[in-house]
Amino acid sequence: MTRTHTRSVRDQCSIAVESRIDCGRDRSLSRADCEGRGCCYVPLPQSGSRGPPWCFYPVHYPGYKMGPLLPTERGQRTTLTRSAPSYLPRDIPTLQLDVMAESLGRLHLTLKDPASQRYEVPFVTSQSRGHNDTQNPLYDVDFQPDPFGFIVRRKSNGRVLLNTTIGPLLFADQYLQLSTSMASSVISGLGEHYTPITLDLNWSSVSLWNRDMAPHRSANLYGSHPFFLVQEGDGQAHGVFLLNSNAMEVFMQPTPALTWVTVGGILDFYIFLGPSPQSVIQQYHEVIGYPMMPPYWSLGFHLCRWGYTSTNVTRTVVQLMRQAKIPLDVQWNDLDYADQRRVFTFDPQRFGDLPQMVEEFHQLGMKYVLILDPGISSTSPPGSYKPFDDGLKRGVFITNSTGQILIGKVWPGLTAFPDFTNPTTQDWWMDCIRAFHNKVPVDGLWIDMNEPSNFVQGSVDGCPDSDLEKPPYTPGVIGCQLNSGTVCMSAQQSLSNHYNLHNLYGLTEAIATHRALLKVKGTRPFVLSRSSFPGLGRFSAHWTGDVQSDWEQMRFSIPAVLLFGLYGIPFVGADVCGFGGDTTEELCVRWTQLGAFYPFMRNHNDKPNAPQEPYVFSQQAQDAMRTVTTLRYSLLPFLYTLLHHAHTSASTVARSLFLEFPTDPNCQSIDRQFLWGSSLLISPVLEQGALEVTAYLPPGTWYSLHNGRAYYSKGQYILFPAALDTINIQVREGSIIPQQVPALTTTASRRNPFTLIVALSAEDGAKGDLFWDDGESLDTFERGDYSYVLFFAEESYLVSKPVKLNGSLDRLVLGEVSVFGVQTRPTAVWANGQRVHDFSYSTDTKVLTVPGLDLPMAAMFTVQWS
Ligand code: MIG
Repeated sequence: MTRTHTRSVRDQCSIAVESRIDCGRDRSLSRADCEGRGCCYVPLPQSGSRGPPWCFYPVHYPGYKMGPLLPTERGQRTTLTRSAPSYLPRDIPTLQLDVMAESLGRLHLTLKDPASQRYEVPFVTSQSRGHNDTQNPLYDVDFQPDPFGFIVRRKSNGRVLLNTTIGPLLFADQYLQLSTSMASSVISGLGEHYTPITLDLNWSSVSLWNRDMAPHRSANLYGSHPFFLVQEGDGQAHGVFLLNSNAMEVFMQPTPALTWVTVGGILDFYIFLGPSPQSVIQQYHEVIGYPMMPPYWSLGFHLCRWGYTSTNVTRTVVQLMRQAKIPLDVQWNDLDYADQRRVFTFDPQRFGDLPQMVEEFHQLGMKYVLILDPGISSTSPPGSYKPFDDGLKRGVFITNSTGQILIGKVWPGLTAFPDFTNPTTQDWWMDCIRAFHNKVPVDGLWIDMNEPSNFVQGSVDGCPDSDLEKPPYTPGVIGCQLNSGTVCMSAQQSLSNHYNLHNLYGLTEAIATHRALLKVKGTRPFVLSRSSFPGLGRFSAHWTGDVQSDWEQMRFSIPAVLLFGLYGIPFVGADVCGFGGDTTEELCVRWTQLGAFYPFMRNHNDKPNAPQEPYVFSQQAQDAMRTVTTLRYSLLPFLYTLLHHAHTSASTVARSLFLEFPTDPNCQSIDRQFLWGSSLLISPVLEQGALEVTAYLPPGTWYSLHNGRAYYSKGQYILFPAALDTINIQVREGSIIPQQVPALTTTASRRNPFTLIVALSAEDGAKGDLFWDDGESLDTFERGDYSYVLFFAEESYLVSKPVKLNGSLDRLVLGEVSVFGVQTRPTAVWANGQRVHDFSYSTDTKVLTVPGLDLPMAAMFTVQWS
């Protein structure tokens, strides 16, 4: 080696330790292997299991070379070529890059093979809402032609958001890699994992591969969401969505930088410029679709467990809940109902009168949901189990690489797996649901095990030896192999192989189930899915799976719920009181308090555990649970309105503080508290034994929801008492919260008088709104079949403005108003111009309460005080 060559190698390799990009992700390399790749080999003193790589790319690692950019209809196009193949098998030497300015805040970049059609993700962007205005976008894109890389800047301040020149682009058949610098270290997303709201960038990685796995650290869980949001530090934010459904691992390092590695498909990037974090989410949801509007009843309390072994046991649960006077809208059954655990059947002995039980629940104004697993039992004698016989005839099942039906093992024993990417399967699924619904008029369906989960690896016959089952590189997934806990990667579905489609299984089942319910019932579908992918929120609610009954799991349910809001699945919750293991009374009380503020609230328990229905606990605990569940019920009009806004404008429901207060650095990573919309701040107790809670209040005035007492915050933590019967909720100044007198079901509460909480702000008065419809018809907003009322208040009056009325508010009245922050005692109050004598005022809390009102909601009303 000549001296100059040595020096240039040294220069090429003198990269700050934290900026090194790993050249040996696919396997560990010896010095010779590493240098054989043209990479730098510089061992470091061992520093634990994770840290900077020893083998990394030099400064100018040869890569693709970019040709001239040519204009296209939607943007620009160019070709990338490499002069020599990379070290990866089946390298793709020529790529086509498309750069599309899709809106002012949305940039779309795709990299694919122009020579052969590679797999691209179906279903997700079919609903994409684009804006055509791209005159003066928020971004600039620059290219480094050789080796190819791109740089995305925020035009307003020149900030570099992404810079992919820090590492090479690799694009081989089963290994696609791209690195980028990050504009900050405050990154949220890349689920589904058991994490705080922001990711750990200290040489960590997350894998996205849908897996039936109880939430725990560093595991790939049930869903995949290749999207993240970056808080830039000055209140601005951007987001990146890599639309790719293959197994993926994303590596993070503290520079900050990140490297995507995916084992198939194409590179299809959407970049969202915000600039506010909430607008990043809106821009993302414009691509993946806005969330569905859930039926009103599904906002109520749901009760479930595995182990309600008969209709009579299930009936008793409902009875005991009613005796305990704890609201309950929806009773559930788990697998117990099914005959030999086969879906679309019910056990003739233990659940023989299931149709009648459901009818009884309906008579009580309640609803009924049961579980539906995708695995279809394949061993019943022919003629005795129609779903399988029929499915076989119609060719709906996933097949193995040689074309026979792939058989795995799930709860009913041997099972076949429907291929929901096949339109015939969707029709067959609908027929199955219709036939079952004709007997058992379920109100919604709970689709579990849809990763899909399989108790044998791949299939009962194993899987063939192939590059699909064992790709050149396998992301770090639970079980170490892609087919662990699921079906073979080489299994065939109508749109592609399972290797490509795996992460879409839950989404496609949710699409089929939603569509079936819609057709069969004709009302707004309720589907609850465990597995998820971008776009799921258009069809389904979600719960966070098999959480343990412990304090830490309860605490991490908050970031889980908040993150699913970012992913476009706002109707989400964790199993209240925990699923795995025995809960305790204290934990269950605290979890019920927190769960009352999950958008979706269901208490659910695993088979072997101590019971955890509210009525099994002491009177004191029951009282606390009743109080908070009742509080939730009174707030449902507000929650419904928030879900309506999520459905129509992609706002969030359970909202991270950083979305609402983006310029407050204290809010960047708060995930022990959250908001409902922009106006309720929820600060639950998350520690055993705690009787107070330290809660951050962003600058401004906040009022206790319970008694209206004001807290003036400069943006500080405040210690609040939190006795076992209390969850601290603060109302933000300037908001008006619509409520309704609660009842034991939403069927009853929806007829009750409304109440309003008016939280005055010194300068701006207050405002709020109410979306109302019949709670279950399809597309009421889209068809204009709803009511919408605005509320405004100033220092001395409150006024409503019905913007749209469809009759749904007829016969409903405003019964009470509480005004927080009334500085001087009023001497007179008027409602619709008439003197009201029955009002009260507290000089201590400065709350004016006007009960006993009877003002029609379907007309403008006024309440004045002076
Ligand atoms: O292998 O149906 O996450 O909620 O109770 C377990 C039984 C299957 C997993 C779900 C859980 C449900 C359970 N299911």
